[in-house]
Amino acid sequence: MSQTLLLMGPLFEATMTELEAHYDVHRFWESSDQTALLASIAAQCVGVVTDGGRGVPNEVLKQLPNVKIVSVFGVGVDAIDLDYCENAGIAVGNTPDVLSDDVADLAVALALASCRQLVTGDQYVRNGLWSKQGAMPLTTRMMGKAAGIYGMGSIGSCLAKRLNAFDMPVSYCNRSKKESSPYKFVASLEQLASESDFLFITAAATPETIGKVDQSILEALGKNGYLINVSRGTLVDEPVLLDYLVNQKIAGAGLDVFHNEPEISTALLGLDNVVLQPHNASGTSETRKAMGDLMLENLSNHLVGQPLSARVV
Ligand code: 8YV
Repeated sequence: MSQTLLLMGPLFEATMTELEAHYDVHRFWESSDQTALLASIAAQCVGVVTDGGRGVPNEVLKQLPNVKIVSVFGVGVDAIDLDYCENAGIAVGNTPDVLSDDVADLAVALALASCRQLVTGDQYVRNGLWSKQGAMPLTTRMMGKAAGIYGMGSIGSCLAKRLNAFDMPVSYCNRSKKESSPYKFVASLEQLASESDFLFITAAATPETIGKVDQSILEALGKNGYLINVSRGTLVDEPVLLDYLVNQKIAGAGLDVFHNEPEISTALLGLDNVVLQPHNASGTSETRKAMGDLMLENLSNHLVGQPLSARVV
């Protein structure tokens, strides 16, 4: 008989199909009585599958005493209480590396879209302003500008490689200096921001990084600086960012992630110095397939007593 799993929310279609072909999967988000669902699978449920944004609440895990693994379709595990899982003997697997190239691509796209005003230009053409008013106002160059990367992990490294191709000197701030990294290490994020024209946020959301991009960082970035965030909205003090955008105390921002997704602050919607994406940096079918395969591999490995390919705890 196939093993029982709880699936917290929808995933890449082919991954769900694969999951449901091999396991007895219960769809939490579709259940009209989630308490009854948890009670009905409590004895036999051995695993929880979820994505990075949704995670799984401790209240759910507490009702499933035989869960051995939470397998995450995503690299971020900030929506999961890792201490709780560790103490309860629950393994947590995630999907690092396979998404880094696409996330880095989107960071570059957001940076270019921000300084070259791609969305404004698109609207300029569509609304007929080109023929009525002539050329649109000039934009700002990205090539050669100073790039600062907050978080030199797998995504940060992929990003740095791309920024090199734009002749951008790259510096980074990280928990610790990476001896293998050819880029300049700057210990203070404020210092990094003050030296950067583009500040990219690629650090994982942890108690140390959450809220770290506050007023002092945006002030240091200054009125010609761009903030690009492809990590988590929680790293940035969003009300302060809004103030800096509205009052043009920074040049602009490119944001894939927000507080309270997907119900994001409506104040952002009226600003033309911010480019918005719906948390989609890993959203290509190629990467989602690779994430799904790694998530499935973590799950099946653990359930047959083998090491996970990517284990967080
Ligand atoms: C995904 C992510 O959007 O990997 C992460 O942590 O935030 C993203 O890649 C998400 O997990 C998939 O729904």
